[in-house]
Amino acid sequence: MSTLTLRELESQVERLRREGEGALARCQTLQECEAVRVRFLGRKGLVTRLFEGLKDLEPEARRRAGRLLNELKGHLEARLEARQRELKARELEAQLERETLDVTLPGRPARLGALHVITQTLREIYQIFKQMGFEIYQTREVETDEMNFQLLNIPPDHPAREMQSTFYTTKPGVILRTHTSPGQIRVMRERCPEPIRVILPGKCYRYEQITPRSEIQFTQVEGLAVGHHVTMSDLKGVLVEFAKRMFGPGTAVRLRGSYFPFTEPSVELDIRCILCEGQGCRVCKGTGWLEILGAGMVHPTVLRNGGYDPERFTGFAFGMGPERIAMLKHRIEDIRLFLGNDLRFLEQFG
Ligand code: FA5
Repeated sequence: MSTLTLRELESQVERLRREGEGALARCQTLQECEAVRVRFLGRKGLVTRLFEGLKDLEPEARRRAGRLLNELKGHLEARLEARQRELKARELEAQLERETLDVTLPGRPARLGALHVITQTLREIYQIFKQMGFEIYQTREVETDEMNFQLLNIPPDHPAREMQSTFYTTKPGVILRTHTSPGQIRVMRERCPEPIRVILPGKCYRYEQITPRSEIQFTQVEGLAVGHHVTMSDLKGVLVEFAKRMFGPGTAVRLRGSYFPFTEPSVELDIRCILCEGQGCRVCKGTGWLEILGAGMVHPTVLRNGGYDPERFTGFAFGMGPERIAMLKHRIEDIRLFLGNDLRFLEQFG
């Protein structure tokens, strides 16, 4: 009886050896290996269960069967380990293959932004004045009432203040500049008694009704020339040249008498309407002409406030709005589009 049982056990060992080897050879992943380990060598596995049969054998047969079972266990464990190593190596290779960097692949192009149409217009203006010998001078956006108005010949109760409604700050006498003209005083005080030829670009703010032609924040480019022989015809020459370079050589221009407290005489420069070519349309309000800037000879009081003796020095100044210029050049009908952040509008100027 014990011999029979031993023989049975021997044949079961042999069967498990073959089955175990076969199952391991078929494993394609580490998870499958783990399942085979549990089935054969786990706590309730097939090999472990055979060990439980030992207790029914005679001592002699039990020793022999024990040896056989230990050999089987050791053999399957070794095979398992070998198969796991193989599969790990294969997985690593596949991973390396998957993650290989192909340095010859063309890169993905970065999405490029573009300069804002007002920045582009400003740069065009800078270029034109640079060619005429003007340098760029940056001044502050938060100004004093004194600089913005009083030193420009606009005393506190002067009616001209109504031309430029103002944003006040909580600090008395400190405002957001309504135009770039206070920069005239700053640059004169810094450069006096040297001659001056500068443009002063930057943002301005007015407490106004927002309309298709007027914003509460907009840009201006101021110009200032001071010297011993600066004349009205110099001003005219510079402005006519600017208009032709900005809008094309065939552009017709005219100077029209106007009023600013800080220039005397004062003018405004009109260009022939580029939309209707002078025929009269909605944009030029039927006149055939469009105003693009204000200008004039610097008022003697302003020269004096800047430190220059008006008996020995003269100067001209002008101030233009790049938004209005861009609107004319690109036929944009509403100034609010510039700060509206609508990409469908902005991307047209890439
Ligand atoms: C002035 O601001 C004067 N400082 C210009 C000047 C300088 C005259 C030097 C003489 C000598 P005015 O208020 O007209 O002038 O504004 C000048 C330009 O700024 C206008 O022609 C217009 O293009 C632009 N501008 C004025 N207000 C606005 C606004 N609310 N929105 C958009 N652009 C504006």
